[in-house]
Amino acid sequence: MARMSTSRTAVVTGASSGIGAATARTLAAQGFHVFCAARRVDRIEALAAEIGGTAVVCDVTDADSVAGLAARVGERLDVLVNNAGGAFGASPVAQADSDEWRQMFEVNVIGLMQVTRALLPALVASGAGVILNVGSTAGRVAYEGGAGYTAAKHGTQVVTETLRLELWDQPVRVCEIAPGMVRTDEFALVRFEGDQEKAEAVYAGVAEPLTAEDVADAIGWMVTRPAHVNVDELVIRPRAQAAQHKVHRVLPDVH
Ligand code: 8X3
Repeated sequence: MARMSTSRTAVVTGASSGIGAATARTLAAQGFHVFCAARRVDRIEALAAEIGGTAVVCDVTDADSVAGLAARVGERLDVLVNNAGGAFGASPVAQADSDEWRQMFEVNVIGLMQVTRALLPALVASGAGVILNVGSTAGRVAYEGGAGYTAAKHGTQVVTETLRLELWDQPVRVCEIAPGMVRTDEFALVRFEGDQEKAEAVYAGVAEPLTAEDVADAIGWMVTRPAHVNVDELVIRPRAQAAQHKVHRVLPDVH
């Protein structure tokens, strides 16, 4: 379907599942034409068809692929949601896998930079652009076994802060959402390389972890504030997670 040139536009990276897919749906419901960017073509095509958006196959860690995304978006863009990211492995530093750490830095930091750099001219051209980076509470604290991911997500946080300083005189807001425990289909499963039991254990006994829709709802709110209102950062957790290590779990008695 031809796109109406008057609609506001948004790019969501990592749109093939979880928070990315939910955000694409939320923004479409708010009236945005959404470019759904991710590597898995079948998933983003189905999503784009569902929400009347555009699927763009894109690997954020590949500069040529990102250039293709920018070409598809064109000269003007209202909202960029840098959502592509993830955790790979949960080893202590003493047993860390260098490739997993590189992969986490590639996607959570360098990928985010590459997409931002490529789309910034279009965001400026809109006259009121928004960059929203999906960080994590892992970008605020440390936890055992998490150093590769927490280092990368601290990177996401610092890049966001730096960019806000650098764009202080530009018509582009720079925001970060930092979710805590969110139960999605893939996050924990990817982290534990498909080990369902370990993935389930992350949420064991937690009555209501956040859902992807909860986070998307908050993102939808953040990017639709008036153009002079910059929500610098928003930390969002389930009620059961008072702090990273303090999670209310109701577990069956084991005798
Ligand atoms: C995910 C939050 O607690 O698994 O970004 O690091 S956590």
